[in-house]
Parts: sequence; structure tokens; C-alpha cells
Amino acid sequence: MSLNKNTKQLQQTVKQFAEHPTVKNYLSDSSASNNKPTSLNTAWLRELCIELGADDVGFIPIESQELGAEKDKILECFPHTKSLVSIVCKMNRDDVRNPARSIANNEFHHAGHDVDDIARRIVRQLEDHGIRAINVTMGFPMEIHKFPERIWLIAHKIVAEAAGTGKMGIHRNVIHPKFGNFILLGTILLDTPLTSYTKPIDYNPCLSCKLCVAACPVGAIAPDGYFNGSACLTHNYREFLGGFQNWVDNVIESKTPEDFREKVSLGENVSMWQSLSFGANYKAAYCMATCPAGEDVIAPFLERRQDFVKEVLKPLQDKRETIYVVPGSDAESYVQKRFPHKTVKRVHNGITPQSINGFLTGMRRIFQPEQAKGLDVTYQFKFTGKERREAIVTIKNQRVSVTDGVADKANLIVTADSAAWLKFLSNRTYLPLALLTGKIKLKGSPKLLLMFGKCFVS
Ligand code: B12
Ligand code: SF4
Repeated sequence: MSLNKNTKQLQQTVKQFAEHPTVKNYLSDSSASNNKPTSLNTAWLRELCIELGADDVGFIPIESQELGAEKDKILECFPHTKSLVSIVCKMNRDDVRNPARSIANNEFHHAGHDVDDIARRIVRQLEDHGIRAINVTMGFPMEIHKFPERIWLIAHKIVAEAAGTGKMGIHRNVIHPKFGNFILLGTILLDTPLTSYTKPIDYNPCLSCKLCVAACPVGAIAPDGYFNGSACLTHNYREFLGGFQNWVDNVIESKTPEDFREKVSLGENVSMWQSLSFGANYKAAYCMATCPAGEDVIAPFLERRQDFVKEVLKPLQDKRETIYVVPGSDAESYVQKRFPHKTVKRVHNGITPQSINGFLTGMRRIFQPEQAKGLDVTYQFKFTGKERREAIVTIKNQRVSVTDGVADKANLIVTADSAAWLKFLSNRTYLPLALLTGKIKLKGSPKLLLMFGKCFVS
């Protein structure tokens, strides 16, 4: 950013470095004076983004109500933010739809790099015009050390909805009104207000056709839009994040090469090598592949619906492949029932909370609605020791809610030393010892703890 050359602070600093060539040049260069624009022309910025490769863009001020709680995250990331640019880049549809994962993943990887490259080049241009801006990465790299808590800085989907570049469908991917869901998203934060902004679109391009529900091999998408994040993560992200952690655990725990081969087949092992060498590969993304929404996409679905289903959905449903599930999860029974020709493999997904906060915020993600059928239970947690916290967990109507505080009435009260509770979560065999030593105390039927365990699997 250019500085006002008359500030007291500047004069003092200059005094100290007056003889340095850079400082001399700075002082003699009149163009380096304070020429930062007070606002930026939106039409110019749109043209720049399109010219540098974006397929569509939207613009919102940091005050946009649509950002909700995301606003704090944005300001944490770049405190100077005045405006946001939502970047949309198209993906090649037939590549994403192809049952061969190498074809679909190649498209995901290249489109992802395109988003980052384009956003990066826009930021460079803005910087050259005296505007401070940053490109928030499209996906990986993320703040991955925080896993399994929030690993992303900014939710691009929230920004896209606010800026009117699309709306989330039942499958929770953003659907662009024209390009459908075959898009990846980026966000640029800038320190300058724009002359005008865009608005959210006033309808949802999602048709509620539920092809995404029918396509997902692990039943992660419920017809009402409930998203089972851990079911998706366990299968689709087998070679990322917690899936990789589980592979490492298998390496460590295997006593002989034969023992390792029992746990990890040759194909799975070289697949992990491929992911490590060429970029981690998704196992599915079938929800995105089958979505017919969007003006550029919809024709074959409208004109020849049966053929569309036969050509796009059926090959993915019929594909003989290994599906990764956590033992006892909703996904396990779903695959066995819906896709008996697919091979179920029981694995752990590596989502092990590292803190009480992680345990409480992560519960929503590993909750299994089918296992919770018929339950109407309130749990009171009282954590002592290193992380003191009181929380109420209610399971009712196959949904979970977690709030801080003390319940008027609870079916089970769990008082636990926070470290002991985390140890129990990572190794359930530790429970009897913890109960015996009083590190975990139960008031109410222990069966309720058993039920609790069935509702949250990882
Ligand atoms: C976390 C994440 C995931 C998680 C959760 C998905 C989800 N629905 O949010 C997992 C690992 C399952 C995932 C899967 C996929 N993702 Co993703 N993902 C993200 C990420 C980093 C943040 C998502 C987000 O904003 N969540 C918050 C709110 C807005 O979403 P939500 O649906 O209301 O919230 C749910 C989840 O976030 C979940 N959750 C919250 N915290 C955590 C933590 C973990 C570890 C998990 C597993 C889940 C989870 O709980 C919420 C309730 O269900 C963004 C990149 C980014 N920085 O924005 C990409 C992003 C959303 N993903 C994207 C893509 C392409 C995919 C996949 C298609 C990948 C693939 N090739 O298979 C699948 C699609 C799955 C689906 N139907 O949603 C694109 C979507 C593009 C679009 N058109 O909308 C994004 C925007 C990346 C990008 N820059 O383009 N993803
Ligand atoms: S596949 Fe159908 S239901 Fe699912 S998001 Fe797309 S349009 Fe909506």
C-alpha cells in the first residue's frame, strides 16, 4: 500500500534509513505517493476477472447480511476486507460423469488449479493497481493441521450464494443457473469498496429430481437435503485426510507383510501411492456427475429423461467397486441394501476429536440418523480437568442438537475428566478402567451410553 509521505512515523523511519538506495528511490518517486482508489469500478473488475479466465463472478460487500457468521471468519483471514469476489470456473461435464475415476479426478484436479491460478492472477493485477487483495485457496492446501475441526478458512459456497453465482441444491453443491453444478468456486478478498454489488438469485436451480440421492453409493444425501458428511468423507476421501491416517495406522499395526496385505490390497496400496504422487483422488462425486440442473445442462434430461438416467446414472450405480464404510454406520447398511453388487469394506475414517470442543462441534458430522431411530434422549456432559465445559446433547426425531449449558432434565449425566474422555473416544476399551477409577462417572442407565456410541461412529 502506498503511504502518505508526510506522516510523523514515516519521517522518523526515513531518518533511520535515509542513506539506503531503496529509501532514496522511494522518496524521489512521485508516482509512489498515495494513489490508492477509494472505490473500484465493478464493471472494470468483472471484465478483468473474465479476461483472466473466470467463467462468472459475483460481488458482495463485507456487510452483506447473507454472509452470516462467515463474516467473522473472513475478517479473521484478512482484516482489511471491504468486498468479496466470488469466482466461478466451469468443469468439463462428461469427464466428471465418466465412471473411470482417472478421467473425473483429472478434471477435478485441473479445474481446481485453474481456479487458484485465475484468482492468483486477478490478485496480481489488483496489487499492481494499489489494491490489497488475497486469494483464499479453492481447496487444498487448507489449514489441515486443524483436522477434524474446521480446516477451511472461508466457505466459498456461502460467498457464492450471497453473491448470486448460484444456490446449493439438495446435494449441497452450488448450482450455477447456467452451468449447473459443474463448477468449482474461488473467493478473493479486497480492501476496497466496489461501485456496485450483485444480489443472490431469487430461485433455486435445483429441480428436486433426486438423481443425486439415487447416485450416492453411501447414501450421504437424504431426500430432504440432510447431508451425512462422515459417510461421504469415509468413502470419497479414502485417500485424503483421515483415510490416509487409517492407512498409516494399518502400516504401523501390521506385524508382517501378509498381515498388511490382509488389511490393504495391492490395488489399494498402489492407489494410495498414486494419490500421494499425483494428487489425492476422489472415489465418487456421483452426486455432482448426475445433476441435470442448469440451463446449459438440462436439455438431455428434459428431452430424453429415460436415456439420461440410463447413460449417466446407471453406469455409476452398476459400477462394481469397493465402498468404504465405518462399521455400524448408516452407510454400511445402505450399501448392503441398495448396491449388493458393490463390495463393502469396513474401515475407520480417522475422525478422532483432539479436544472437547472438537468432540462437541464434530458430533453433527458423525451423527448417524438411522441408528438414532426412535430415540428421544437428553445427555448432559460435564467435563472437568484441562478443558472444563458443560454441554447438552439431545437426540430426537433422528437429529442431534448440541448446546452449551445445563439441562433441566437429562436421561444420562456424564461427568468426565476431559483428557480421559478423549482417550475413551480414541480407544473404547479404556471405558471400564475410566469408570473404575472415577475418571468418567455416569448418572443414569449405562445402556444410554451404548446407544450414544451407536449414533456417533468414526
Ligand atoms: C468441508 C468440505 C467438504 C466436506 C463437507 C461437504 C459439505 N457439504 O460441506 C466433504 C469432505 C464431505 C466434501 C465433499 C465434496 N466436496 Co467439498 N468442500 C469442503 C470445503 C472445504 C468447505 C465446505 C463448507 O463450506 N462447509 C460449510 C457449509 C457451507 O456447508 P454445509 O453443507 O452447510 O455444511 C456441512 C459440512 O461442512 C459438514 N462439515 C462441517 N465441518 C466438517 C468437517 C469435516 C471434516 C467434514 C467431513 C464435514 C464437515 O457439516 C455441515 C453440515 O452437513 C469447500 C471449500 C471451501 N473452502 O469452501 C469444498 C467444496 C464445498 N467442495 C467441493 C466439491 C467439488 C466437493 C466434492 C464434489 C468433491 C469430490 N470431487 O467428490 C464432494 C461433494 C460432496 C457434497 N455433496 O457436498 C466444491 C463444491 C463446488 C460446488 N459446485 O458447490 C467446494 C466449494 C470446493 C471449491 N472450491 O469449489 N467437501
Ligand atoms: S441431482 Fe436433482 S435433486 Fe440433486 S441437486 Fe441436482 S437437481 Fe437437485
